[in-house]
Amino acid sequence: MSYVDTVLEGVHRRNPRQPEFLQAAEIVLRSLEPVFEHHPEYEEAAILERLVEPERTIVFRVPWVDDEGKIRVNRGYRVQFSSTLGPFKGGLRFHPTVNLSIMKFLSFEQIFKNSLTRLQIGAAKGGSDFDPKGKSDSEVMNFCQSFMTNLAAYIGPSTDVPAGDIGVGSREIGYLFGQYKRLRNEFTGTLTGKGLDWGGSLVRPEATGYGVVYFAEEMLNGVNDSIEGKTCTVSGSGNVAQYAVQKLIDMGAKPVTMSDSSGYIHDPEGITRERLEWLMELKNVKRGRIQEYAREFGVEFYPDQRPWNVPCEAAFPCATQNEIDLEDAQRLTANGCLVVAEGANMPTTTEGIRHLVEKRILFGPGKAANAGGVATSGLEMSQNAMRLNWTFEQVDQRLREIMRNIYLATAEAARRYHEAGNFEVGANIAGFLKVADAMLDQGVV
Ligand code: NDP
Ligand code: 2IT
Repeated sequence: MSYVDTVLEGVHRRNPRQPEFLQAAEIVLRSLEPVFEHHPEYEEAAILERLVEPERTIVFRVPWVDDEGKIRVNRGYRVQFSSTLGPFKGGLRFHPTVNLSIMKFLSFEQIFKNSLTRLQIGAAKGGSDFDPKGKSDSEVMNFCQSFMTNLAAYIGPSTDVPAGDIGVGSREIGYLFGQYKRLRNEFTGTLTGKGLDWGGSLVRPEATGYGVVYFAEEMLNGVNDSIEGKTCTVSGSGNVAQYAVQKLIDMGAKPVTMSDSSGYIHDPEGITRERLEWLMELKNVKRGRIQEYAREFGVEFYPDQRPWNVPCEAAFPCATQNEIDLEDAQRLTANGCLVVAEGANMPTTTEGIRHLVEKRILFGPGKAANAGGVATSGLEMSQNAMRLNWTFEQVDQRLREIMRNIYLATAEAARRYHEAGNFEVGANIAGFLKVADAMLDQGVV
């Protein structure tokens, strides 16, 4: 048995019934195989055995009162996976599907993603099985205050800095921040994604969506092509999808789909700036459903389907995990897709990835392609520490440079350890090496 086989056997034995975590661990560890041939010191220092075990996992009760006066109880999580490179850092997800397996896969992925940004950020993820859909603002506030009352003891600007993810946007970050400040009697940058007037950074809302398009552009530039003029399919219609579509329009591409959990819309002429603005109002203010876009603009809505059978040259999954399976991947390549850039975390199944890589599609894995969000969170932390704000252009410029550097590091690691153009393996290796070396430096902790 190889070192990786032995560690994975232990991971399976110790984490039964955690399919998403096992899926992420398998993909990452398998792609690290070539590293251990060159670096026996990692095995001697039990780097992998330590890396697959979170430093700390917090699971807590979140009781709150709804608008009818009824007491509700949800479960809260914070999985603090690694503080090797900096304070624990990663988003909070509020969605009914949230469980320990999903929290652990997201937090594990965050280790390598945050390392790729080259900023001083460790890795965590948290959230709750609370569903913000259909809740009033006051119910969301009650929930957020109760959630933070329990979490506050475990976080802080040099300890752990949460941010948003699915179901956690500017409204939720506001309520969480307010409660943290009240409990601690301190105004600190303990959360990112804050409002601009109270410590937030310009470009943080846009950063993940912009970053994924910048990453796709880098991959295309690497083969003397560009995103300009390309027909693009996008899934999701939340934070990441909205700004991916905006940047695609900015760069002269043609985004033709968006979706939510009820289905997708196909706008064959391309989603325009005006229609995107309308959609953002629908999603962010009125909290409506994507189907209303089809009604408003007279385009087709496909209930309960994902947009991967729509012919495109570039696909941007920006909704959730495992939304491109093998069949979807086969449809994409059969229809001539050249690029898949993951805005979401682990949106492509293991079999789907295998197919895309075999077909030599430019495949940008989430931990590289969607790192712009957490990178800009890192820039928000820097600005908070200086108590200064940079301009939109300054932050956007840094974001673009970070995405370019991630692309270069990923491409270089792929070339050096595996095969040129395999960004999946390259991202895992490039992210891993920095963490592993820092763990060697820091001793057995
Ligand atoms: P939002 O909550 O803003 O939007 C999520 C979108 O995905 C919604 O359109 C939602 O539809 C859809 N969606 C969520 N769950 C499912 C599901 N189970 N099936 C089908 N559709 C679903 O979240 P974000 O845009 O912030 O996050 C999207 C993805 O990007 C996630 O994978 C997240 O982890 C990842 N990500 C986010 C970053 C960020 O900075 N926000 C950074 C890096 C990655 P509906 O409204 O119907 O639920
Ligand atoms: O998955 C992610 O990288 C995020 N949800 C963003 C995390 C952050 O701390 O900004």
